[in-house]
Amino acid sequence: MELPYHEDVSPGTGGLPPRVWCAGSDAVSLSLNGSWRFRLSPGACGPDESFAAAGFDAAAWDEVVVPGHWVLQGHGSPLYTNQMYPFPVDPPRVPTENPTGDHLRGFDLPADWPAGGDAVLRFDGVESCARVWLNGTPLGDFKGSRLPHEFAVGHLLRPEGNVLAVRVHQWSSGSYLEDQDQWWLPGIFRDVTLLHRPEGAARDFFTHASYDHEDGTGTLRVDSEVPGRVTVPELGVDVATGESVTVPVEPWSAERPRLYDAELATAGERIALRVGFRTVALTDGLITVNGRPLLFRGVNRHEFHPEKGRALDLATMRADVRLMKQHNINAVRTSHYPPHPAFLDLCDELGLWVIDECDLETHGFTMLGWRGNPADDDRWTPALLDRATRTVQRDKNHPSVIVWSLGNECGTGKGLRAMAAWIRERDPDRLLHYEGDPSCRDTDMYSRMYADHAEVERIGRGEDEGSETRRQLPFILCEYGHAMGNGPGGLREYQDLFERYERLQGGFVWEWIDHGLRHPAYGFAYGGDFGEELHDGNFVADGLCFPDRTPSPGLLDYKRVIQPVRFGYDPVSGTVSVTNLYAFADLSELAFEWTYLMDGAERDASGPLDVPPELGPGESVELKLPDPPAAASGAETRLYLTAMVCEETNWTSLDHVVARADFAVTPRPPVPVATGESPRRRGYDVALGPGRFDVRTGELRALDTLTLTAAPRLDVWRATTDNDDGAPWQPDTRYGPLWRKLGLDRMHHRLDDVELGASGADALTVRTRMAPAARDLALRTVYRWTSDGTDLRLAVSVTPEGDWEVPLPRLGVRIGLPAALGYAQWFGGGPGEGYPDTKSASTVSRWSMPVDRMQTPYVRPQENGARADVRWAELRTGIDGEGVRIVGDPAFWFTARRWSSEQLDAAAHRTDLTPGDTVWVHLDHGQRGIGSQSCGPGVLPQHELRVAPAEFTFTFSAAARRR
Ligand code: IPT
Repeated sequence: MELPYHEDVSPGTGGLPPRVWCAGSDAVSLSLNGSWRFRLSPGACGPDESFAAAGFDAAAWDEVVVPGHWVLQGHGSPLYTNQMYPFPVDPPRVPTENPTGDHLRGFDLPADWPAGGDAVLRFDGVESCARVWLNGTPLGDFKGSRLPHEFAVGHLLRPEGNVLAVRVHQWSSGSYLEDQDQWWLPGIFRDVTLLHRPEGAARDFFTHASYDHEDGTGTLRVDSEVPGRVTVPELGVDVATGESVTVPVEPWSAERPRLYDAELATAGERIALRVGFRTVALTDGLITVNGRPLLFRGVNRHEFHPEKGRALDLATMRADVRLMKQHNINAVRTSHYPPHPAFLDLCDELGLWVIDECDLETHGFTMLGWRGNPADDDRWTPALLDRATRTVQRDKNHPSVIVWSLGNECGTGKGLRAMAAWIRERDPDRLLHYEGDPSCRDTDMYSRMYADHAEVERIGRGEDEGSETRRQLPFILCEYGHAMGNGPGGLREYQDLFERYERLQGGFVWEWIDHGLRHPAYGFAYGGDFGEELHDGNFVADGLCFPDRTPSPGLLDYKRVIQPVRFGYDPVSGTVSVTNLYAFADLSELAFEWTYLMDGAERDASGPLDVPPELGPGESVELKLPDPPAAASGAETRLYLTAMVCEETNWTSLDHVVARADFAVTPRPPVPVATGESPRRRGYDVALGPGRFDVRTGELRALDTLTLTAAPRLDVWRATTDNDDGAPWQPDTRYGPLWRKLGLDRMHHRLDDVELGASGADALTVRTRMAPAARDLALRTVYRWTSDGTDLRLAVSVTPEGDWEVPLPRLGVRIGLPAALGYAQWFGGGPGEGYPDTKSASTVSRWSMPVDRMQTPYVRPQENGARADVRWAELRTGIDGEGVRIVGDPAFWFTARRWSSEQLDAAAHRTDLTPGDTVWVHLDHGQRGIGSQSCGPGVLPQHELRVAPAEFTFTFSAAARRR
């Protein structure tokens, strides 16, 4: 049986050979973006192509915007799977139910369209297969969704009344090659352009611009199918194409992205180029550029917009690059397909190292033990080669692109080997990446995803197993730090390894942005919200940015972990150390400042830190600071160091902080112990200082005039994070499900004893036992209340019973306060959340904000919002209103929210959470770390919250209205 074009394995018919993409031509072009006529059919439509014929009347059709996805414009709905193909696996066949969008667009040529020459019609991205007609004449068909496709159309154009018809199938044989973990989003989602091709116009050309770091010269050669001249006015260069010229230049790097304006002139066309000189090499087993080893501080970037899907506009792309630069990210892997071509122009201009990945993933075959994998089947090799060719041909002139990646999660096979061979031949000046083949026989680096710290360390030491070839290669983590929901945790410990072992050249956090789609009922939708038969839930929401590009705490943490300046401080000698962690740049673009603050409030002293601007990569300096001001009694002085940009740049504004750190100058003073007052009983009521208790339950009811909505009580539960829950396929212990099985989410509290005055005469002592049903595990808890008449002090002592085989989610007390106390102030870590292994961005200072703003809006609600290292916290009715003050000894984790952990745990979307009559306050002695187990390793041992005896205190007092 002969298969229709959309099901056969061929990459397409009728198109032009792939060539370079360039924006800078002086030839006329016409954008065909905009409103198109549109009709959706439930199947592939077969031979009925009447809509493409001349004179077809589409007046009754709907309209869609191109670029765009029809499923995001009211026709059908999106669907999300990670690895699973959402249709029966029978390659290359696809289901009969195959949503097909017919698109029609009429256009006239603009008045300045030249008479002679030819014309090319270019599609920059269509998912997943298209057949194209112009003025009733079929041009051909193509697959390869995130790749450009061109047709010669000059002979068919008319000055007026042209009709372009495009039939787009959601499913095609190409779908088997595009099983990336993302929404399936059909449509013409990138630009459609008509390009005039004058006589003598350029066709393909390849800019080779290398840099010799030993003599400081750059060598330029532009190979062009159509000969011409190349000029670089700034360098006085004027040479023929194909000819090399060597001149002194400033090199290009992601840190200093120096570009030279150049021009390629052929007989019929002038093309503006931007040339960056750099040499990529594997030198002594390391990835080097211009002779220096790189350390990738990277992210994986899918193209995503919460309303437009993968149809990204220029402003969004620029926002991505700016945000990455502002967060110290220096590299991007274009997971798992070439991005919109303009994105790479931005990487050249603003400076990012790029691993450019081919549009290829056959992950769903893993469920079949890789049986039938197209990557290892000769019939598919032309399609694979077509994808490699289109990627390299399109993007080869970008200095930012330093590594080609064959694709993601395709197993191993002949097709991949053929791609590698072709790429090596076409472009020997870049390195090759592919993670899926453990033999590394076709790659220049050993790449892994989600390897745990211990293994990464072994690799760093060269103690890894595997072939000798692989052991000689540099190592990168092409994916790590799974940023799903709250997290990822453990980034700091990875970074320490990368900085310690030369062979470890960094990694790429998974991933840049949550793919939550804007939804009227859910806020942001994820898998399953559109009634999909198969889906992978919120696994699609695993980014460092929320869907609307607000940085998540994970991104802020990562920014600090990878900051290019390291600070140290020795309080004894009063010296600060500053180390330059850039690979190329000195520190001349940064201005440094020191500040001493007492109790995070008064600006006691500050001044510039005279870091030598010429301090080079890897170099350190030690600087003596002026003495700190004498600390007032009971106050704590800290030192804050910042590095800010000295000048506005193309990626940030002037007030931008690149790096910061804070240190204790004086230790935290001891917290006074409130005792002396004796409890007084009247009926069932007990008064102790400002506290009012119920002697029958031992519970605190009120503090002065403030009535609590829930008494303080031991609490161990947190709404499990995606990283607590872990990925279902993981063999490792996953605590979220274990905790639930054990019953930590529904602990029983038994009151054993309420004792007045006995132990030490002035205390109210309450003894309890907290335990899960059906088990003999428990946490015996003694609450010991004392007061000095003004303050009320709670000392909690926890003694575990039984054989606890799990760590705890949290350990602390929770209290319910009236909803009116909706404004928080604290001295401790902030301004944002931080957990034991995610708190690099947490600065110990004084912070204040409404409780509503303390919430981190994860797409799927889960534990969030804890502030680390808190000395004291206040909840008031407003910034100056009355309320309650809580001092912790030792410092604690502070969380406040308008819903309970149980409500948070039950919520599936943000819109499920509505404020109640209580502000729930958690005062935690311990929190479990976060880890990365939603796809990677769990919490490191040092960040686990093991069950052990614990003692901690909180002192409560009424906070008076501030005048
Ligand atoms: C890995 C994929 O490469 C990536 O696309 C994404 O799915 C990520 O996981 C999880 O979000 S593959 C995984 C099986 C390690």
